[in-house]
Amino acid sequence: AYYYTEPSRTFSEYLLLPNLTSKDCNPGNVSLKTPIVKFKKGEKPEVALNIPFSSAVMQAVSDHNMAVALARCGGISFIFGSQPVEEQADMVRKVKGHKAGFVVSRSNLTPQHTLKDVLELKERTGHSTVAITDDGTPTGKLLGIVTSRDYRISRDPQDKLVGQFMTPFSSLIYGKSGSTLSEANDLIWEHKLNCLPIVGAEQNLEYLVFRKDYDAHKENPYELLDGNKSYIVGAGINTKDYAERVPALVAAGVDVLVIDSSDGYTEWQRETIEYVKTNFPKAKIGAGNVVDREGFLYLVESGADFIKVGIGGGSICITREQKGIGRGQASAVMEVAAARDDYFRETGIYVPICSDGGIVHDYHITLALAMGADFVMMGRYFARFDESPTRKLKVGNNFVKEFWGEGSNRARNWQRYDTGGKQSLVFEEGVDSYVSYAGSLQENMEKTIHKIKSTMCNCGSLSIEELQQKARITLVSATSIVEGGAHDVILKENSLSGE
Ligand code: MZP
Repeated sequence: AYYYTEPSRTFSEYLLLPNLTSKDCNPGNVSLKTPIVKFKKGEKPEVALNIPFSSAVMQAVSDHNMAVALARCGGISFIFGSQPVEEQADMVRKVKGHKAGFVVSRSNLTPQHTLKDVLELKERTGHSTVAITDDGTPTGKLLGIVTSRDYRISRDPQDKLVGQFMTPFSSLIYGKSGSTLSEANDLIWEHKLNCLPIVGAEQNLEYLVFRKDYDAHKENPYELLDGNKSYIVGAGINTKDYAERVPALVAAGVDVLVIDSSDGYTEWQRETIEYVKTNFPKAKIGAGNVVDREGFLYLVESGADFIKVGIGGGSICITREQKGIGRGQASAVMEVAAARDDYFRETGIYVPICSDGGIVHDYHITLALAMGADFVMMGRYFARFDESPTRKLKVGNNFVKEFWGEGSNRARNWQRYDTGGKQSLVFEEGVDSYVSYAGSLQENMEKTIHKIKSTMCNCGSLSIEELQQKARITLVSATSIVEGGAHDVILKENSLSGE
């Protein structure tokens, strides 16, 4: 046997040290843009994200609703593959049917209609946002706009469209694209504008909607909208039925495929990648999961476009307990990132890596990026939001959402774990659980993204690449971990009542 002399470590065992923060280094100037498929030195990747977030290939996490919500924020979902081919392809089609930006509907809706009517219209047309005009034509007077955001504010489908959650407006005007939401709000406040900012990826302003200048555009309000770009979406595949699944997903318009497996260092993965590259040369495919240099190189040489890293670190995962296989997530990311950098130096080809599983605190994401990950994949994080496909329940005094592993009896995704042998001998590698309900994806992600950008400023870095080059990372002792939390004080929430 070969013995590693260093223990394998996870994110909680590390901290970042601050570098000099220059005056221009503030969260508003930080870019989180990141590649997700391989590219040659000096060229641009064909697929990139505005934020380094992907949602896990899991039944309890990534369906079409999650995919639309996350793509709107600049990330990507990988729609779960543990479902019949046609159902998965259908979810992909639903995401691709959603148009980014917003659409003036030809509906005959008026303020007397209810939110339920609008939601039905959204479902029917596949539009993510619907504008309502007085005569139901695109050039009619605009009465209001219904977006997913309004939907969250008012969950009651019988609410009337006016008043509470919908602002009536009479026209559209193009705002300064690329401004941030707070800049837009400052502008609105300063000029006392009666308008509503519509924001897209990374909270950049897409449109301002307001009364002024309607005349200039009333002939063709469409010219005010910034194109019919559809949302980006990924999908998980396996090494068994790929000859059936991949053609259906490609036909549905999937942007990126990923082979979903707990152990990707296998000849089956090589065969699957070769099949995709031979039959669909333009398709992008990630592979994994691996935890070391050898696994990374094997899949890259097989043709993979990105590599997923992590075995046994997922919140619902019991693979390490069941099989004794795995590696601390931080050690795995660091070794694979070093292999990626060596490969880039030798070949001029950059292969992005994704740190998958085990993110518990927001700062773990920053650490994963600093250690070399180009993006992260998360299950538990996204399962907590309104947009995940699972039930929200009340347990005791708390709201929770259901969350189960792909290797649990509930998911029965045995292909993900299959190494051959009798079906009757399969054993669980995941659990069925609850996670604390956390509200809407967008609001939670805004906070997480702000934290990441703030930390990057502490590290004097305006981009992920700069963070990877400049980051200074230290191991922490068990005692200093205690020092890092609140300590030696009596916390008010724990103290006796009657204060
Ligand atoms: P986490 O973000 O919840 O900690 O981890 C999510 C990751 O756990 C998934 O992306 C996948 O790689 C892994 N996973 C999913 N199901 C199981 C299981 O049942 C699992 N064991 O380990």
